[in-house]
Amino acid sequence: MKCRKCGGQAVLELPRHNAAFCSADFQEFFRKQVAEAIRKHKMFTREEPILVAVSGGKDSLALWDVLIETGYETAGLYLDLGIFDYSVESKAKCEGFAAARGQKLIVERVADAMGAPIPEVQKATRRPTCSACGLSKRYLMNRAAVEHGYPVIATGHNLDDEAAVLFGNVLHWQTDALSRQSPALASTHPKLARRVKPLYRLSERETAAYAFLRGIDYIVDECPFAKGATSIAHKQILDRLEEQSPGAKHNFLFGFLEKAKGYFDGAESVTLQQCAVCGQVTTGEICAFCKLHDQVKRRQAGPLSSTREGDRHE
Ligand code: Q46
Ligand code: ZN
Repeated sequence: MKCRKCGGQAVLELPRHNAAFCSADFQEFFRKQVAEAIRKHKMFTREEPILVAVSGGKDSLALWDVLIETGYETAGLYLDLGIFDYSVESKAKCEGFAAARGQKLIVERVADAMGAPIPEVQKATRRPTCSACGLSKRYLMNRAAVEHGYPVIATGHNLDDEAAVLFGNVLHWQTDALSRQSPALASTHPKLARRVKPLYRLSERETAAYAFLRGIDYIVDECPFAKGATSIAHKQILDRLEEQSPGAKHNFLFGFLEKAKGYFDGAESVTLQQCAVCGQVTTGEICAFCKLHDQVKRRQAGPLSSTREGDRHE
């Protein structure tokens, strides 16, 4: 197997591009795909500081690495969800990455903001874990960006993630979600940071290969709550399609973005205002995070409380 660029020994074959690359040329290909994503969707400029949301996994650390390597001003944001050993280990990976590259890492603890770590929030509210977690992550990411002066948040979502989300949204014709599905979400309020996904052109296999070739030390284990998630089932279906027909995921996602997304624009029109409790942006009077926080507090204070201090796993 020969590298398409230099003819040397290839280390990676990319069937959907009908190509193979050596390590140096694959890294170059990877950087070019990221640069193209940033250019095409006007994600950010060279002058803007970028807050990179890192989980300790391969995608977000590969993203942070490529942005540092290509000369952007960045800081990492790690959200400590308090999910047992998974959080301890993933935080250590982010701290190690930041220290080795002399980068700033901001750490926010869900337990500080919510009064309980994610597993306890779930017990106190009976809300599905990933729903409480997703809500908390979106809230804390935006709050950190606004408070620390970052106009844009970059996340490590890759082509596989985006295709799986699109698949789920199409299956249920969630038009609101389809109107929001984009590699770049603009700011529509002074207290709302832009959100961008510079890896959306790269597959999970490609980000894993990049992370490996760059010697990035990342957490391999998934969050324990990810088991059985619908998004994983959707990914598996798309993986089977991709195996039979390389490029299927790319065509599905890019076809939507280029040909179909316009039909859903405007499906969701919301007016943002500031939460009466915390001052962050929301569509109602009180934001979903503050409502959840209030529920947690009431459960902790009440006789049915399941969140005694000693029970917490952090
Ligand atoms: S939402 Fe759910 Fe993830 Fe939160 S609880 Fe874990 S699996 S981390 S992407
Ligand atoms: Zn609020």
